[in-house]
Amino acid sequence: MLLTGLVTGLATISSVTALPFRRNSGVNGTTIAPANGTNGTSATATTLPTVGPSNYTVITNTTTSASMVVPTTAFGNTSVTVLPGGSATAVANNTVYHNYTVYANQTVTQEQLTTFTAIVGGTTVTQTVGGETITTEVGGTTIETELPVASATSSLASSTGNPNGGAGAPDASVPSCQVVQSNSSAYFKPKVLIINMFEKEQTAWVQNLNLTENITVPMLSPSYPHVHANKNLSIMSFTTGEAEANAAASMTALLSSPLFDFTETYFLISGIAGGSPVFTTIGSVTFAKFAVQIGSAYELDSRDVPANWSYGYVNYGTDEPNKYPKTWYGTEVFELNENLRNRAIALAADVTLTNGTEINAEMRALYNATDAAYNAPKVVACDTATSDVYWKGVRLAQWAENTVHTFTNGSATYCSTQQEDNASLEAILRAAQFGLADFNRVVLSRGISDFDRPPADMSNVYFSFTEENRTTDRAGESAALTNLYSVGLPFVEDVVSNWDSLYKVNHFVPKNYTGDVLETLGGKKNF
Ligand SMILES: *[C@@H]1O[C@H](CO)[C@@H](O)[C@H](O)[C@H]1NC(C)=O
Ligand SMILES: *[C@@H]1O[C@H](CO)[C@@H](O)[C@H](O)[C@H]1NC(C)=O
Ligand SMILES: *[C@@H]1O[C@H](CO)[C@@H](O)[C@H](O)[C@H]1NC(C)=O
Ligand SMILES: *[C@@H]1O[C@H](CO)[C@@H](O)[C@H](O)[C@H]1NC(C)=O
Ligand SMILES: *[C@@H]1O[C@H](CO)[C@@H](O)[C@H](O)[C@H]1NC(C)=O
Ligand SMILES: *[C@@H]1O[C@H](CO)[C@@H](O)[C@H](O)[C@H]1NC(C)=O
Ligand SMILES: *[C@@H]1O[C@H](CO)[C@@H](O)[C@H](O)[C@H]1NC(C)=O
Ligand SMILES: *[C@@H]1O[C@H](CO)[C@@H](O)[C@H](O)[C@H]1NC(C)=O
Ligand SMILES: *[C@@H]1O[C@H](CO)[C@@H](O)[C@H](O)[C@H]1NC(C)=O
Ligand SMILES: *[C@@H]1O[C@H](CO)[C@@H](O)[C@H](O)[C@H]1NC(C)=O
Ligand SMILES: *[C@@H]1O[C@H](CO)[C@@H](O)[C@H](O)[C@H]1NC(C)=O
Ligand SMILES: CC(=O)N[C@H]1CO[C@H](CO)[C@@H](O)[C@@H]1O
Repeated sequence: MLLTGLVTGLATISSVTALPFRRNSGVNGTTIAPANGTNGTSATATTLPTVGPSNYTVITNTTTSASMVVPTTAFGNTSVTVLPGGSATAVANNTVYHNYTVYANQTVTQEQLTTFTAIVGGTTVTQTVGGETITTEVGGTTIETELPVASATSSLASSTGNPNGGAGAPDASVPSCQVVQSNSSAYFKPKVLIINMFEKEQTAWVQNLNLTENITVPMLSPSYPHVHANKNLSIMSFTTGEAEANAAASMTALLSSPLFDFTETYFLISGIAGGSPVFTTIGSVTFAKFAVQIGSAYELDSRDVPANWSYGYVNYGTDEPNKYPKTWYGTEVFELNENLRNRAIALAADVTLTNGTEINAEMRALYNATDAAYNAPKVVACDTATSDVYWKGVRLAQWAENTVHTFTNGSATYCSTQQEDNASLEAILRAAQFGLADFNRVVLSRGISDFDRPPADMSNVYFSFTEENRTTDRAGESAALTNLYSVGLPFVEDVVSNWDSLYKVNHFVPKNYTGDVLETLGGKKNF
């Protein structure tokens, strides 16, 4: 595919900085006249002057027609005009393709004239592709791309053109006036994106997979401003920042970035979590089918709770705990591709999990012998609960378990606790709704670093806040991080090594419903 050529072409860049979006100077409300306005004119191969270190040849075989918006892209200081009715392909030595969709009869507003600017800094790459030696220099080249955004007032059908790889491509089901952003300017098309939530979760991936290339993306977390990529840009990771607001904002920023094409990317959420002793122990790694946002509820202070209630949480639209909600915000439940989840679990079958420290073993021994908590860590298929609140203790664990059960009509099995997954999944779902990502390519793994409730005979305050108990060793953070990486790695490797035969071609299609509680992506939910 086109981007493969591009991606190898950029293989040795050390850093790519994307500047924030910029408006251009178009006058609001004016209709842009065709740049070369003779209707029916055909334009053919045009060679542009050398721009910086790279040469670009623009080949257009187009037919112009009147009253069409003319998207323009600029390479350095050279403009490439895409004539009405056609698409332009910029062919440089590193094979950069930009295909545009041209829309008819649009009134262009300032909001629609979004210019994307990227500065690509780097070095010279020499490679042999198909017997031809190709030299690419990408040092200091400024690439500006205007993203064509269709107007809501457009009435004529769009003409053809083809955003890279089909994402954002006009599709029969999407009226042309709703295409808001194609990834026609995408520079990166990772096969796998590992999603971490904080520094410690990213370390093993970044170090062991040599994710040395930093790509700065506007609006990622100020603490984690880069996407990390390996040399050939097939594997990337990024870190959202902790809790729901960070996860939603960072995921949304990344998925919206015109630098990336995520249409075929597999997403591996890889983070540590609290665990239910019933299904997990310190060091277990869980793979979820359901993510449930339990914090989406009314809350009464514990002192106001009637004696016959177990806790002060009441689901929206209801009047006592544990009733099926009458109102959904839409983010409460996500169901993921079980088939893909099971593949990830199967691939981890031969991984030896670390038991962690002596003190982890002592902690396990305090739990009931009938519980998973008591035993050595395992890879477990079970589901996760999301809340900004970091809950602890038997009562709130019971609340979490009940809420996961209630929200999914008993379909989900509560076993892990974390603060981001429903937020990240909402962003991926929204991207999927507009063809920018595939919601069926998400795997959610959570490694258990601590328990959601104390063992019998330990006070919740001691369990939660006493330094002696909270130390990361006791809490099992390092065991969770180690196992999370070693259990997730076979999946990452599998995606890359079997890309053509299995993953690109969507071999692991879901047999279950996938999507949100509102059925935004279509289909009929089974819970
Ligand atoms: C541009 O025009 C549109 C359509 O009339 C209007 O909604 C929008 O507010 C205008 N924007 C500016 C910045 O004037
Ligand atoms: C229109 O295109 C023709 C053919 O490429 C070119 O000769 C002419 O200068 C262009 N006119 C304008 C106004 O750009
Ligand atoms: C760009 O074109 C010039 C003139 O044709 C040529 O000398 C040079 O090698 C080309 N540079 C690259 C990077 O292709
Ligand atoms: C573009 O036009 C040229 C000249 O007419 C022709 O040789 C070439 O085949 C055309 N290319 C395409 C893709 O149509
Ligand atoms: C432009 O040319 C096309 C193709 O010949 C034709 O269908 C269309 O009606 C023309 N438009 C105008 C405004 O003349
Ligand atoms: C589209 O453009 C043509 C040619 O300028 C014009 O006759 C027609 O009225 C336009 N349609 C709309 C809906 O603006
Ligand atoms: C981009 O446009 C060119 C020329 O029309 C075409 O050959 C190429 O297949 C298009 N790219 C994609 C991804 O369809
Ligand atoms: C990472 O780089 C080291 C040192 O160059 C190398 O030994 C190792 O194989 C690389 N690992 C991967 C996954 O590329
Ligand atoms: C890439 O980012 C990491 C932090 O995420 C930083 O430690 C490293 O120095 C950066 N590398 C380069 C080449 O800027
Ligand atoms: C972990 O502990 C279990 C017994 O609890 C033992 O069977 C297993 O071999 C240990 N694993 C490692 C990697 O030491
Ligand atoms: C352990 O088992 C006892 C008896 O079944 C039960 O009362 C207690 O709640 C359990 N403790 C934990 C921490 O699960
Ligand atoms: C399509 C294109 O621009 N090809 C150029 C690639 O670079 C070599 C020199 O390195 C030129 O000879 C080609 O014309």
